[in-house]
Amino acid sequence: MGTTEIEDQGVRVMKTLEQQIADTIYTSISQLSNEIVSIQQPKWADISPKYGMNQAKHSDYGRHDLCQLAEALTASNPPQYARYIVWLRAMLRSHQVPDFFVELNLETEQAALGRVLPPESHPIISHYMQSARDALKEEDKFNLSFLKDTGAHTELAKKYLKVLLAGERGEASQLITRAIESGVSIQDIYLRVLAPCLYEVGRLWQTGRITVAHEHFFSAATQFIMSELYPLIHKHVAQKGRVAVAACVAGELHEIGLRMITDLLELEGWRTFYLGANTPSLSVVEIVREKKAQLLALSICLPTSGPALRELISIVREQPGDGVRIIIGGYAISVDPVYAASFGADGLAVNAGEAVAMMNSLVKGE
Ligand code: B12
Repeated sequence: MGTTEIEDQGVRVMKTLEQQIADTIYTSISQLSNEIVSIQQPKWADISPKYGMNQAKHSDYGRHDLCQLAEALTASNPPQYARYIVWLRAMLRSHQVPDFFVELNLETEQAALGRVLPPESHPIISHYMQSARDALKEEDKFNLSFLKDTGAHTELAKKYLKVLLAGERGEASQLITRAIESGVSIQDIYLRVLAPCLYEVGRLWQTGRITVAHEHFFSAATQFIMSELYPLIHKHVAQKGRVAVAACVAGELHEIGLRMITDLLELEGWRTFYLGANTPSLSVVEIVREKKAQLLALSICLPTSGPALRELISIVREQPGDGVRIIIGGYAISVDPVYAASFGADGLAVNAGEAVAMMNSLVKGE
């Protein structure tokens, strides 16, 4: 696809038509989501109360949807939007919302965009909508458990899931402590027990089998249990170890994966500064400078955090100095290599095992 030179925040840059459409979506997002919601609301009237939907919530969903489309456009990646629509259908099905509403969503979104975007953009939007419709012809795979094959630790993972879903945090903690005492490594506990259980909890929530409260309890308890392991981790940190700062970008709340990465880096001797969820861009820049970090690990779980990640990468790169290496990861990055590559980071990895190996090779120790 051809590119055009346009002015963006006072700087002349080359942008594809897809990127220009994404920019228009972001600048008109309130107008667009209001318009979409006002067309959809009468048709949702019977279903809204059952789904707990009101005007404000509906408008939030509209924005989320548009943001997913804008991110797919930014990466020139129609399958990314299609995957989101397939996910949306599963979510709605779990609330007994008929599939018809997913089609309605695509239709109203396309109509609203048609009114805001110039005619040359229309075939592109049609193409994205069509690839979503094509993806909907296939059945999704959300009936498959994440605990089918977690290697030697499948039984442990199944027990952990069961006791925590039953609300037994103490028992879950003992399960993990006993596994560590019997020689299971922290890497295996993280990557073969806790991570697959969290994915499974997401699947159970998305398909309506557990509630938001169960999911919150599960992730809070898992963080508590990770903290119990920390004394075993921290003793490996080397006084003059390589330095990494790790943060979830502004607006991003999924922090457990990144926390696993920093714990595993500490096991390898790194000194890490883990900032957790929703970190403002400028604070990240400050601490990278203050700690003289060699590596900056950034995590995004949802494409809705894509703009914040792009902004942060460009701010960090504008800073004078030795050039900290920027590594990205998180669910949105792991599931889509095209989207992942669109950020132009120095490195990326799909899981904590690969992440640590890659970080060790990018920044050599003394
Ligand atoms: C717990 C959880 C939450 C918690 C997070 C709590 C916390 N303190 O972290 C809360 C309740 C906040 C939450 C909120 C939401 N969530 Co949520 N959540 C999850 C859940 C169940 C687990 C996340 C997790 O910890 N996974 C385990 C970790 C280990 O995996 P990971 O993050 O992918 O990390 C690994 C790799 O990606 C990599 N990695 C991670 N970071 C980095 C960084 C670097 C530099 C590198 C190299 C590698 C790397 O290494 C890690 C280990 O291998 C997931 C399910 C899932 N599939 O993950 C849903 C899930 C991610 N959530 C989802 C959604 C939709 C939401 C909400 C939008 C829901 C809503 N309507 O409010 C909000 C958005 C909030 C926001 N603004 O961020 C969806 C996303 C679907 C999609 N289409 O993308 C999921 C997939 C659930 C589902 N199956 O539908 N959520």
